[in-house]
Amino acid sequence: MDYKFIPTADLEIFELIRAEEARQKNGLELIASENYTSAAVLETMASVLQNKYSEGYPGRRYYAGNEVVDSVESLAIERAKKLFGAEFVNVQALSGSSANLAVYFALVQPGDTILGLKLDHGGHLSHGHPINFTGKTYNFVHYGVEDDSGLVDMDKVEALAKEHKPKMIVAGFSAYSRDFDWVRFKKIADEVGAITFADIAHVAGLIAGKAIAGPIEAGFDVVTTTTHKTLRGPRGALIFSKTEEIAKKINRSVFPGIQGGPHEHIIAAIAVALGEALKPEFQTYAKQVILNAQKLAVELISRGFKIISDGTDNHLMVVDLQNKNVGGKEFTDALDRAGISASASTIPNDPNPPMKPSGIRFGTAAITTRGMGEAEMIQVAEWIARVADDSSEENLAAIKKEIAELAAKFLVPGA
Ligand code: DSN
Repeated sequence: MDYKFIPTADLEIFELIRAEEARQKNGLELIASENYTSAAVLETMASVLQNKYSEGYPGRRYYAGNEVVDSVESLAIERAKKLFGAEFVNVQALSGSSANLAVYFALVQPGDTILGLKLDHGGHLSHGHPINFTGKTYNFVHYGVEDDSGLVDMDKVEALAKEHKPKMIVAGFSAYSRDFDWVRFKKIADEVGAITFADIAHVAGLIAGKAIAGPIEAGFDVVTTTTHKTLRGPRGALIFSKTEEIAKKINRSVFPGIQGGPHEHIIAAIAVALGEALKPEFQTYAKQVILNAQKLAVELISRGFKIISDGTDNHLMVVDLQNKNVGGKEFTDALDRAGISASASTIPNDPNPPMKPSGIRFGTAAITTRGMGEAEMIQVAEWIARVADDSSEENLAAIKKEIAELAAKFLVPGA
């Protein structure tokens, strides 16, 4: 980006921004939850919309001067409805955990039983981990993945639902590489009278791009997503509701229940990103993200890496590193020194503690945004394997140079 004011207003911060631009341009971003927004989204976030207080919702604000902001927020809502085929949308939650907090606060009571995916099996902290507000407030029961297949066994989910009669079933994940059976989740929830809540933060862009099926069309009561992962927008969140009754509860829960003034500059940038996702090119992008992940998985497997569930249907994969005799954290650090960013990850039933996990998670959303395709995935897998084979500083420096040469051919939008 060309910066007009920061270079003279604050040289220290300007230099740090430039350093981060260089890091993003010269390296490969394989963190599954990251992506690059467009320059238009970045510009919108830096607009004067950030100056405005607008507690309330379009047409019902507490402060004056919100006629423009009302149009901005209404546009974001309309685009989100169109893109996802949803009836009601709240665009004010600040990010994923706050969106999930708003859902629980609106629809269940402290102590209620909720069924969700275990964290080390691919779930999220806000799906009932004991150290999270969810685990402390609600009675979470967890389903997991099978030892042999790495897949969620829906018959076991059904059995758990019948045994525990949860008030709510949470379907969603942060580290699961296979399609979720939204239709079966809904059927099970209907049988036990549970509210259906899907957290599609990771795969929202793939659903929006019509590359995979989603929970809204399966009839879920409420669905949350962040806007900055595969959806490629700014850091924010959307909450979809199936009925007006649920939507009213969600709106009251977000404001005044949890938050104060919404971040309208971010909401405007969400609208811009949703506008981009409504274009046909975004569907091509979503499909390529999956093709790239599948190619990367095949290439890693052929180099002796063990991938949980042996492949992927989406943008991510979790690699069990035990056969490579390297810990997830150690391997992440070595890759980082070679110019590849990834995130250490627990594997199902990890024998090691979460701070020293046995796996690593890769994703292809960001490198696909740069225009990389399946041919580049072969090279990426080769670099990952070379780091696993030899993590000497000399080898990592040599790989970093090769990566920078490839990276220079693929632009980072906005950098
Ligand atoms: N931090 C996100 C991820 O990496 O999946 C989830 O909150």
